[in-house]
Amino acid sequence: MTTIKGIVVSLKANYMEVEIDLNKYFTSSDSSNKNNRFLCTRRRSLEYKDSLIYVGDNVELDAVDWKHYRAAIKSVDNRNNFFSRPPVANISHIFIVISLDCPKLDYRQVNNFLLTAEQSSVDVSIILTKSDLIEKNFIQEQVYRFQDWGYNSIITSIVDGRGINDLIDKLKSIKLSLLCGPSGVGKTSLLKYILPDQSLRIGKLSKKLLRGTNTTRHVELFALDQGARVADTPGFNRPELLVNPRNFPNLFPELRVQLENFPCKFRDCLHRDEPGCGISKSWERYSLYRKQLDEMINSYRSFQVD
Ligand SMILES: Nc1nc2c(ncn2[C@@H]2O[C@H](COP(=O)(O)OP(=O)(O)O)[C@@H](O)[C@H]2O)c(=O)[nH]1
Ligand SMILES: [Mg+2]
Ligand SMILES: [Zn+2]
Repeated sequence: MTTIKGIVVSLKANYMEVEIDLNKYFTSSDSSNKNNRFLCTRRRSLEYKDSLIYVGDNVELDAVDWKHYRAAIKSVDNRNNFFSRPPVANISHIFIVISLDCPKLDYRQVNNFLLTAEQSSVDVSIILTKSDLIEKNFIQEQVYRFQDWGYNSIITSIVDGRGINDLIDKLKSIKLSLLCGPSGVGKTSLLKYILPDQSLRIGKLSKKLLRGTNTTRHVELFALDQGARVADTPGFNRPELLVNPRNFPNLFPELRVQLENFPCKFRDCLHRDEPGCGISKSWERYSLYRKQLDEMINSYRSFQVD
């Protein structure tokens, strides 16, 4: 029997759900009456090795039971990357989802989500939701602003359907997308709109807080196409920066492009008024950069400036 490989799409207590590409193993007429989702345990040998399995992992199956759709995970492929908030392996693109209104757009918060995503070194872009709630000029301003920060934005609304086709096209071109952002911005709603037949839970917008209640709890991958999956990120609404100050400049695309030409005299320049620093200070996030870097240096005790 050929080895069967698949991708872990959800974790349930001691079980993992693994999806396989039936077309790889059967002719289309044979695969049409088959389920592609298996409930899996993991082989003892894996437990001994203490190797954890995450959503997004590519795995090899053993003891495949085609009648009850059960199997055992025999091995886990090496990961390209691993994102810890939420725990997902092998991500190819992170979308920071931000609502244009309700909750109100908060640049500091957007910045923190972007920096957290940048730590993973995968491609990052922005989805601006709830465009039905806000006027055109304001929306265009935000698109230009985030362009200056180095990011493309897709503008969406599930009320009038704006941007949904663009978003679907984009998502279909990406192997594994992750939607991250504050609670209540409409991440689950977007997925539900795009994948109406899948069971996603939407939060009711609490009038007091103007934020969605936290209804989605575990990470799950949803398939848009064969080879294109997307993950909602329930319960991981607080971004987290854990970075050496030396690497901090690399988290800003608008700074990265400036650094390509080695404009600074010293290689370890942090662009805080050092002699021979060739970085321009006329970019919008520079003040945020300075402030966060200073805080980081103060809390990063072992780190020596100069
Ligand atoms: N007006 C408007 N409301 C939206 C839109 N998308 C989502 N919402 C509402 O925002 C609230 C929070 O949505 P939810 O998908 O649970 O947000 P999540 O926490 O990011 O997953 C819900 O009441 C949705 O109906 C939109 O495009 N326009
Ligand atoms: Mg949600
Ligand atoms: Zn510099």
